[in-house]
Amino acid sequence: MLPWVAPDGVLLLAAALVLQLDALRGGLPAFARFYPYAVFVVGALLAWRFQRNRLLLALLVLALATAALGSPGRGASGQVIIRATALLPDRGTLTPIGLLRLGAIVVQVTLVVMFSRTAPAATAALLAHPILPAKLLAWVPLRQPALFAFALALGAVLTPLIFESNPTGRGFVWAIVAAFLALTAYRPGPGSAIYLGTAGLVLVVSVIEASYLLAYQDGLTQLPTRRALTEAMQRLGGQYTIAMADVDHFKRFNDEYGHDVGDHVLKMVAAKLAHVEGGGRAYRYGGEEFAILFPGKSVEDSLPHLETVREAVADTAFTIRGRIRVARKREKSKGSKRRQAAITISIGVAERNSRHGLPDQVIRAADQALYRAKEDGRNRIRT
Ligand code: GH3
Ligand code: MG
Ligand code: MG
Repeated sequence: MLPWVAPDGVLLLAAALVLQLDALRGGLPAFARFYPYAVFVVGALLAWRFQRNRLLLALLVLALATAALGSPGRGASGQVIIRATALLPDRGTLTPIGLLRLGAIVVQVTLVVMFSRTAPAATAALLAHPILPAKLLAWVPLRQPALFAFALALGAVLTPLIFESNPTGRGFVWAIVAAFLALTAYRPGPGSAIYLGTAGLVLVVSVIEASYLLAYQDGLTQLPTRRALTEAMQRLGGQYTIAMADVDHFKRFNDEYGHDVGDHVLKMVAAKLAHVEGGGRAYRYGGEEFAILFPGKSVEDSLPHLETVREAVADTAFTIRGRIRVARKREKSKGSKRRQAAITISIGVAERNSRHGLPDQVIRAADQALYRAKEDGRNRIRT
């Protein structure tokens, strides 16, 4: 739940608070003139460096909306449609699709400008035209077409998050909420500019967060990476225990069932390790090797919990379904539709002591213990 609220929701709350504080009122118009554009420029530079085309387009749209809402005398409804539709998800840099999206934004802006010049009254009426009975949504301070555009955009960015939540997606959700607030707060005044600037800030922060995750969270297993382990160990002062776990005969398993099945097994092993108790935390060290760090714990403290995890892995039956060709052939001859494979892990454990004082030394000691566990027949723990 927390990733949904922090930091994006907090930023938005801060913007709302700033707008409510009477003490700040005097300085707000001046702040609102430069804040959104400062965010957009910094964000655009970042988007260009990180090759985040989606962010670049979203910032462009936000800048257009800020400019449009900043020039008095024009209706807000037209800009709503531009905003909401252009926040729809997209990917890729200067790919044909990327250019298409850029084109779509330009066409929308052109149309809105053209219509608002030539037939302002008719356009305004069209954009305010109720789709559902007007009374039903009268309490919302936005016209219905704009409201539906927002609902559509929100649906489009929320749907993929049901399956897999990620900071960029969450950022887009909050940015749409911020843009919505910007338009409902629309009166000639700093409110909308500050909300639109915050929408940009939320997007920028979410891109930074995504980059952080890229370095510190493993994409396959969702466990923290070796880099995260190294930094966690450097922060630890006194005692700690580290366990190195390695999947037994994994190469054979990969050769037999294929890399995809192998990846699947790694995910399941990681899930078991992630549930280790006794204050331990699992990391993906690399390949089919994992590390479990027990801050403040001795080897004795940690062993029972490691034993539980080792057994949990060994007791799990990994079922290989018929979609694997190699497996299917065998199954036919056996007359069964499924095959079960036994997966086990070996673990080596070491703690920080006077002999092994540095993180590297403790890891090496655990690695040597792991080697002994393999030598002694695998599916066991050695210290
Ligand atoms: P041992 O019991 O001695 O550990 O035998 P092993 O076969 O597990 O040891 P080895 O280190 O020789 O093999 C590790 C294999 O793990 C090599 C590689 O094919 C596989 N592997 C490493 N990373 C990945 C990965 O991300 N996905 C998959 N599917 N396989 C991986
Ligand atoms: Mg290995
Ligand atoms: Mg192995």
